[in-house]
Amino acid sequence: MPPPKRKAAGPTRPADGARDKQTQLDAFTAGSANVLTTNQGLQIPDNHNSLKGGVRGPTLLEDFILREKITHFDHERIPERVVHARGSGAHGYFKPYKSMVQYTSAAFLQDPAIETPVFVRFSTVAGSRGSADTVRDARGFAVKFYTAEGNYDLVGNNIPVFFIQDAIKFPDLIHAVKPEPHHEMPQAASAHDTFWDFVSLMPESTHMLMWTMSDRALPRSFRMMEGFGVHAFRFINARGDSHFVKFHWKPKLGVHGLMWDEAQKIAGKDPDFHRRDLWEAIESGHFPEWELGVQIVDDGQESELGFDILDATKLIPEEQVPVQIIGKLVLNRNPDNFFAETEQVAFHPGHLVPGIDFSNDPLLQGRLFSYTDTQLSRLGGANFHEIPINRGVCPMHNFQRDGMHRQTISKGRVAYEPNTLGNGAEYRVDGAAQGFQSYPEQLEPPKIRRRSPSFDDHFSQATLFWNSQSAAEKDHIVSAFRFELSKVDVPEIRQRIVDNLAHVDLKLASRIAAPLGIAAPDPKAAAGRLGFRDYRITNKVDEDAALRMTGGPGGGVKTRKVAILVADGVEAAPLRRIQHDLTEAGALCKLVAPHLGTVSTASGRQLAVDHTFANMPSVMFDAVLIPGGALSAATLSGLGEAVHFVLEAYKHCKTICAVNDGAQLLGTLGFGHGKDPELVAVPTAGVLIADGRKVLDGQVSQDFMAAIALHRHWDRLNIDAIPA
Ligand code: HDE
Repeated sequence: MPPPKRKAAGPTRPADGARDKQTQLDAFTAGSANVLTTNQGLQIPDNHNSLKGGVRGPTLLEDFILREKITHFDHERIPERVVHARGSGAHGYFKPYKSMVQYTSAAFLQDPAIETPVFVRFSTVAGSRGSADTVRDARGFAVKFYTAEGNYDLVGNNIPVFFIQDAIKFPDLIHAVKPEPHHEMPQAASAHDTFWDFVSLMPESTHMLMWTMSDRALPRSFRMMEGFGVHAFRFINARGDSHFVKFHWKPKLGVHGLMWDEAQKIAGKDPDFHRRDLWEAIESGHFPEWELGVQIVDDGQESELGFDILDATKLIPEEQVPVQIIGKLVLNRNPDNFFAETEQVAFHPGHLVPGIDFSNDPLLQGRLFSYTDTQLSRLGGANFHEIPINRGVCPMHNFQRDGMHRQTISKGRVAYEPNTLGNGAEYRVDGAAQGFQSYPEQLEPPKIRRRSPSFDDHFSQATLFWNSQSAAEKDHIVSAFRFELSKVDVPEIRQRIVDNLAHVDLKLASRIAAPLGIAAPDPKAAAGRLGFRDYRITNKVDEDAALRMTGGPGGGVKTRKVAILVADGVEAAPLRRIQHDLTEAGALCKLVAPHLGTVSTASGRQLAVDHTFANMPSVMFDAVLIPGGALSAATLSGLGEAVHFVLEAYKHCKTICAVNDGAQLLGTLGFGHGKDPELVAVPTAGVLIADGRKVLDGQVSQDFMAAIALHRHWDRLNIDAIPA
């Protein structure tokens, strides 16, 4: 029987636009003042000395000012999130491009004129709050929309599938990946025995493992990664019609990753790399943008996908169901206070608005319990919705009362429903057609604790992912598996993984196994283990370009960081021209020199230095410019830090442009400029050796920018020979 049609939702308060949330936060925002007071407002005359019995005597218990300050300090830390503890947040707005009225009655998706304020938090999953940003991990991508109908949270990741199919396995997965309980090591890393032990016994994790071993797990920037809602949700329109929907965020700057060697080095050189990148981009007015995309599947047509839409280890290939772009997200304001906003924000996939509903995905269903429950211990009780960052911008009213840290002062004697004593007339909320209505889906009996057989396919989409990668991306995946498994002490675990991977692609599994001191992958051994399911669907597409990172829209050179290596005697004119052209195009150029202060140009002018080689290594940059000038080039060539800088940038496949004598610095790589017949320019991807005379017509800048816009030159030769 088809579900009964519902009446159209009632009128909702029109949104006030993106200022709504800001205005509300302003009411709670405090600046600095010229007096110090206690929390009760009593002015403090001396913040340097406690109250003592004589200047050299004991401190008195009576010193309530001291005790209040110390007590507050003692309780500054709250429990960190059990997962996604390390995060960075920003404010912004969302704007639809068109009305989605055909599919959903959600008010914030109706009118392109209305901006909805948002708060977004990006995160890593496994690490503690103080862990490094560039570890190999999935990234959280959680968006809170403060809509006119209540808060809507889209709590997603930068990977479109998940390790497990049922929420009941989540604590096991997280216990396996977190530091091992006996010695609490390693921090923020999956490269250890317990993680690989668990996933080797859970073949359903194979598809996501392919993603986490790819460069998706090493984003260059939060601003350069996709976001996915992962589960299937429902769009419900005013007539009550349902469509399945999968959500995508597409970054305007393209999807780009780091190299593993680089990511590890950044983790030491600047553990806040992603946090700083986001903060600085917003501070400098380069507001990060994503477009919201949806894949819509008619209710009833989902069986034609070829796999179960409720299985969170599956994605819908974009080749099969194209992504429709429906709006954009802009992040344009950094938080005023990390703790008050980024730490205290509480997301929940169950924060819905009318017009959006759940599917029965058993992973999503479990999340609906978890997210409220976890805030109770993290944020200290049931009133976390009253913390400013979590408050909605629409009116809120119910009869929930009291509890820890209650802020609302509810007037009157009525705290129950139905009642007649509130407004003098009977007040009853019972079956109204307005407000949120759950989609009246027919349920299939019986009550059962079992996995659906339609979830049994564990490998076909892992194969699709593998087949969709470029050669360089395949190499990175193989290296990542080898690295991680080489950190696993127990050989049987390594063996189980490659046996499983033989069901994805035998060549892939054999390449991984080769240097690991184990036997060749054996698909039959995997098939004999508990947890293995002998069921494979046939992919409707053999490969999908949307699954690879290379070849997509690049995003140009905007906000790309370019190091300009200089020392006394540097040739100024070509440097200035290239710097000017790059800056005009939105790139960020920094002068790196052996010391801070200034360097003298060949013509005796002074150039202000931004960084030294020691405080800003090459891993902090996307590209390198080495201007000419005989003295500058000779100084830098004799300086180990500068030579290392260039070698490392080369190894990490970054664009390098050397002008005139600047090419001397490439000598160790075997490249040079035309003046020296022994050092002839060898054509290699992303290394430009320029004649200074050609700089002034702008061609060198153009070539340099075109090469930077490619992000990395993954097909560069001989990078393994570079020792850096
Ligand atoms: Fe989460 N997850 N999760 N998760 N998750 C949390 O909630 C949980 C899952 C995601 O920036 C926790 O408030 C369970 C998938 C993000 O504050 C917790 C399961 C996806 C964030 C929790 C999952 C996510 C969280 C910890 C399996 C991608 C950070 C703190 C059923 C679609 C949000 C908190 C932020 C946070 C539980 C699986 C995304 C413990 C039980 C799949 C982005 O409630």
